[in-house]
Amino acid sequence: MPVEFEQTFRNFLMGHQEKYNRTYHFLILMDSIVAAAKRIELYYRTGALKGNLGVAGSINVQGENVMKMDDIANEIVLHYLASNKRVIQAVSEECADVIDMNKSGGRYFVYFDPLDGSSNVAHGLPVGFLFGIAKRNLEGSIKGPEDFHLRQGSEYIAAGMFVIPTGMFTLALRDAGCWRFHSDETATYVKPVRMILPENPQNWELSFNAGNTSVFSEKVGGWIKDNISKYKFRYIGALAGDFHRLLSNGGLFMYPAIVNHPDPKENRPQGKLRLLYEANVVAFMCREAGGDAIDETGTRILDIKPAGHHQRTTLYVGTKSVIDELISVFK
Ligand code: AHM
Ligand code: MG
Repeated sequence: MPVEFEQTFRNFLMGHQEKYNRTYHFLILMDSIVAAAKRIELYYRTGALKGNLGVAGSINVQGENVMKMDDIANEIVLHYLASNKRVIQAVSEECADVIDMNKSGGRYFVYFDPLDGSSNVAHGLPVGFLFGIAKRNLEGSIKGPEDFHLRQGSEYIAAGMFVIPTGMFTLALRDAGCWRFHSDETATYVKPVRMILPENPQNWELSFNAGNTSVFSEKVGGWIKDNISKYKFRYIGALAGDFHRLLSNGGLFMYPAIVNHPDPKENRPQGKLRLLYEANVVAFMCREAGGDAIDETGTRILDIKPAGHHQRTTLYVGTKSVIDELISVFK
């Protein structure tokens, strides 16, 4: 019986680098990101069995100290990023400060959330490893001084996410599309499929924390009331999982500002999600899939100039015509 071989992620990426006359440094960087994802996935899959997904500081059934899954994932990513020697600096959701790696010889900045959607961890349900990549200003494409870790999304060269533990991986390459890969029986990512958001509204989904509706602004609440019946409502509670569905079916994911909370201290005028390693990552992938993303002032997410590496933003990401409609609501 003839054997069928699916194209591997590495072979796909090598073809991409050669087509665009690029170096192999990016391959080496991506190799380490994939290695980290596989290790997180393995830990997540086996962690529940071993009682290792519990609360940090508790003791598991083997009598060992339990580390929070977020911390484990963070250590894994930091290890692989530092060892590939290509990273100048990294920003992690789990680290307060910017992490220096190979400051003189590195080529890339990496912004990552090693384990997004932690409320799903206790249930073994999907979480995400999200990352964005920018590059040292080697070609002078960035005007003015190079602001090291504070790049805006439009300057990323790639962004992607692993939906853990499903074995799904999506990577967008600047001006070269958004691609999805599956993990095969040998834990190799294979079978590139180009993702394009469907224009046909038949399967469009709307995804947001509906429990917050009463604390959104009146504009947002009004739009939801008028439009919710046009969509199928879906919410996994982990950005990677929700965005993964959206890429196939189209529609809108949003995390609006919380401005009408009865306890004003609970208001979040900038929303919840982080710009550098959450919002920019999905906005970049969405743009490469033909969609768009804005904040609640109607500004494109990828055009926001970050002032701090953990800054938050409101987020509306999805099908382009839906985002265009929202721009007119917000402006
Ligand atoms: P986290 O980084 O603390 O895990 O929070 C980010 C997550 C996203 O994955 C998800 O879209 C959102 O928070 C869900 O928030 P909420 O529970 O408020 O709906
Ligand atoms: Mg997060």
